[in-house]
Amino acid sequence: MHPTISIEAEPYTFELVPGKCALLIIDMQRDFLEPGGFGEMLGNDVSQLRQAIAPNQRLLAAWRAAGLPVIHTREGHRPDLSDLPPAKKIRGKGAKTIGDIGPMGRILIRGEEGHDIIPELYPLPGEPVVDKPGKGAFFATDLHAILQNLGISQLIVTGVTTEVCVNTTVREANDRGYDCIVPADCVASYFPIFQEMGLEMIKAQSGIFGWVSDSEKILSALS
Ligand code: TIU
Repeated sequence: MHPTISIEAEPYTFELVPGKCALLIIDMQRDFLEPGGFGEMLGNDVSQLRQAIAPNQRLLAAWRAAGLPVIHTREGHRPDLSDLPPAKKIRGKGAKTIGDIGPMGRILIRGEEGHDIIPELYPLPGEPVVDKPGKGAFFATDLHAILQNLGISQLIVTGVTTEVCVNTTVREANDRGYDCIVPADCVASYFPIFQEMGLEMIKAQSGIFGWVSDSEKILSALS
């Protein structure tokens, strides 16, 4: 039996079971967070996303210190683009799109500098890194199998962006039976209104997709 840890959250207290809960960090990649990357090339303000780095560092350090499982994801595609849907390639009609040469190598291509995780949150050896071709971390990946094999039924979901890959992943996880809690300061959007509404949508209707809390509440419950 695992004792539960009560975390203050909305819409109500989240009962975290340490042996069944993983930290899932979504797409904290250089292409989304660093100046000169794909995100900025799309006209976005990366400083909005960078606010989530320090809270993620603190949560990740505590989670690792507690010996609990961490899983990282990266959005991207094979160098031959065989897993890139043509619709995704041409969406936005940008001068440069996924697979083209950007400031940090080919945009969102596995193995390129910009595709990799930012140094501040770099995975340790032994922490699974799931490469995902879509917005949701469960689509066309082995994430569900990894979580099942670890006996995980709860997820702390962090990363970027709140309304895109984080929300899609929380919805996918919810439909697969996982309880998700999202620390608001550990997720970020290029758009403040989407940050706010992305979190509202998760916790609305008595927690239709999950719970919302913040890193300080999780850290104080863990300590
Ligand atoms: N990881 C993720 O959210 N991918 C995106 O493309 N997000 C945007 O907000 N563009």
